[in-house]
Amino acid sequence: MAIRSIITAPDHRLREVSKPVETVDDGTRALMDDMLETMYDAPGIGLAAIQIGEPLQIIVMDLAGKDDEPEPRYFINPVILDVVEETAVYEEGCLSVPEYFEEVERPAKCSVEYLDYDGKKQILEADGLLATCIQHEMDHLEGTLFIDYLSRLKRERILKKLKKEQRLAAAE
Ligand code: GNR
Ligand code: NI
Repeated sequence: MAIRSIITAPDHRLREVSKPVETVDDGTRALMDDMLETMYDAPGIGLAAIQIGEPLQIIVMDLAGKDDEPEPRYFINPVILDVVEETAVYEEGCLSVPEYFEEVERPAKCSVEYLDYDGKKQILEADGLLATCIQHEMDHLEGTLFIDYLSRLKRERILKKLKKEQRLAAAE
């Protein structure tokens, strides 16, 4: 396992559309292991493969509290089957938009079909933070970031500050 570096906005790779995984094999599992280790190290509660530069439809997640047993989740080729009309608002953050947190409104519940770590088909009914996180991660697979739901002014302001921070970090 290895910790990989996380790509941050406005890097254009985050705008790529990820491709489905054709076969879930040991290579896929090695990538998911790296993703999980990278996510725990960050730390974050979810990570999409594109965030470490792999344009594949793979998501890892763990919503367990820091004093609880780890509960790693793996989603390969996820598809949202259904969402409810009711919405929920969460203050979202993103490892690819570090240090910024903003409220985002999304469907409060969703059902998602995907392949698990072993390549087995699963269906999950999600609500609460899990539903929000699944939708946030699935957005990454389409090249969408949570800042895309903010006003243009807020988004541009965040991107400008991120660019400036990256410029300063590169000059160190
Ligand atoms: O660590 C993360 N926290 C988070 C909080 C609220 C809603 C979504 C998230 S996902 C984020 C990790 C990340 O960037 N995943 O793509
Ligand atoms: Ni994110």
